[in-house]
Amino acid sequence: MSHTIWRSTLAKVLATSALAVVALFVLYQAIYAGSPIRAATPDVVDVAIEDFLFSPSTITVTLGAAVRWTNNGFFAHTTTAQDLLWDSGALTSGNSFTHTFNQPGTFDYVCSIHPEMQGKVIVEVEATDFLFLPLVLAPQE
Ligand SMILES: [Cu+2]
Repeated sequence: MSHTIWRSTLAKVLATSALAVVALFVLYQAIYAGSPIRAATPDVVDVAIEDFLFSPSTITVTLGAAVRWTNNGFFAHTTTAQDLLWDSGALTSGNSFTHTFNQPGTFDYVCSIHPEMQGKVIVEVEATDFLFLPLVLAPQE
């Protein structure tokens, strides 16, 4: 008798879990259509600042990764998000600035000294983070 009840409870838990996974997948598709789940990128991804461009100008990283900009040029430059999410201030030759990305999305940035210098960081969800998407999407700060 109690064995039967236990089995029935287990079946309900499994069914609910399966439903939750399907719901998460639908949610992911709805929000991130065109933004594939990807394998993890390194924890720190380097972008070189040259006179007068970012190299590479567009990079894709996974959630939680940091981007490190290093000024290899002769002149001072900045990395400044369009939405001011980060701003390195003037980086003189040889100096670096690192920003960690904890929200998925596309982030445009410029050098505030030479606004024609433009770059883009695309932050995507890592495959293993997929099931934690509700936490990722929860409002931060
Ligand atoms: Cu510059």
